[in-house]
Amino acid sequence: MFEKILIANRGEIALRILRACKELGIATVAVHSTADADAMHVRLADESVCIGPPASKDSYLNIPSLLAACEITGADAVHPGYGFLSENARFAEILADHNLKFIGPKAEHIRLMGDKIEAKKTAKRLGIPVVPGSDGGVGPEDDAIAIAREIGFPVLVKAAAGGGGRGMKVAQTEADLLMALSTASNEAKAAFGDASVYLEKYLTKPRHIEIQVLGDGRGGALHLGERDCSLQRRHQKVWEEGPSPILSPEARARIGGICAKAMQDMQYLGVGTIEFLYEDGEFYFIEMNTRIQVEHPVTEMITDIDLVLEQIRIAAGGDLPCTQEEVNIIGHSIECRINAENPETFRPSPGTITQYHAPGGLGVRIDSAVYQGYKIPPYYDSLVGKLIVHGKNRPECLMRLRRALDEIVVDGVETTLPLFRALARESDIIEGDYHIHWLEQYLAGKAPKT
Ligand code: MV4
Repeated sequence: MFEKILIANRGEIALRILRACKELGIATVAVHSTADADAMHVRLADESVCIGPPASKDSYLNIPSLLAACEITGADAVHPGYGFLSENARFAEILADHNLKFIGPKAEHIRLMGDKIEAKKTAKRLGIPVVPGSDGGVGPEDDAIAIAREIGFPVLVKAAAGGGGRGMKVAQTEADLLMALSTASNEAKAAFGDASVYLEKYLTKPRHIEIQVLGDGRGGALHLGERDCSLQRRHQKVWEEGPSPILSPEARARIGGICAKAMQDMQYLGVGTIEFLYEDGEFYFIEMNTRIQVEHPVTEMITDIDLVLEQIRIAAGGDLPCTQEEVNIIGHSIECRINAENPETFRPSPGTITQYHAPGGLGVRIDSAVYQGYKIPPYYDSLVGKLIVHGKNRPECLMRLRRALDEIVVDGVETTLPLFRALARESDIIEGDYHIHWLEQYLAGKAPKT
């Protein structure tokens, strides 16, 4: 097992990783920018190193500074958390070159899944159902109109280097297509330095359902059920829950089995998320994430498996925690991402938290690194914390969620709490009747009319 882990992240995920290290008896090193000197992850770690000025590119993304921090402290492994360097294959390779363990998947798998065209080809080859589309990139030499006719309109143009919704264009008709292709390609070239684009059938009202997987890197792999992340705004997840309100145990076992088998075949190592769109009873692969995700607690609550602890154990050469038969989905969990933002305009609201009270009681979990008097800096994401609730079924979970949302106090900054208090009382949400465009439509309907 590792002796000392350097946590190359900040905020609630840095604290989350610290907690797993403490349980495993592993010493911890926090790194921080000058803006984060007073952060909770710095206080709770055994040691800390300042790695640069506030801008992420000069601190949390600064590979030479991180290597120096490992050298100075004698850390033998690095946990990247999510965001920052978590899906940077080059970083994983550089750590290996310096005899440091990257707590994450193999560099080759990070790189493979970072290219959305290659990821989709791999998924298809491994037997994962994919969205009908161009098999590979669509270049100037290809007859895009013919390909699109084959797929059927509307079609979606996606960037190979995109993901998370960046660089997508819908073409409703043949007349739209050439324009969509050139706009998407130019935007992709400007944003990612890679102009490659591909075509997919555009699904109009799907749900976003993602399968959690865990592999030992030697051909052993499990699936840990799904999370329904359909409630998003501008590709930012807002509310995540598991199990999905609309999935049968048979559908779960079928898609889960396909995902676990695929991970076995590629000898995947560590945690991963296979993202699907789900429409009319069918799953369509869109992307795979090769990191621990913000919403991982939903899966932890319904499986009772500590995903961050397992990441560390597996990176150290450990075995999977159990067999597939031993994975049980217990009850229901919902996560709300509480952001320091205006709940109507979503404009960031950094500043000092003047009053803070964390809710408690049976089935209530808070993953947060804030405290009363903490000043949320303006340089990073605006996540104040995650409220995660568990119940034996969805109605009980919603009941506890409403209770916890009414108890929590975060004053001094604007937060998205009022939005969650409203959502937890909306009939479509209570009935589980929503899709990927539901939240934007709901917010548009509530916008003050001008
Ligand atoms: C799609 C789609 C419809 N059809 N692909 C957006 C983010 C990226 N991960 C994939 N995305 C989409 N891909 C096809 N073929 C609609 C979206 C999409 C979306 C997906 C998940 C959650 C929210 C979304 C919001 C808008 C569009």
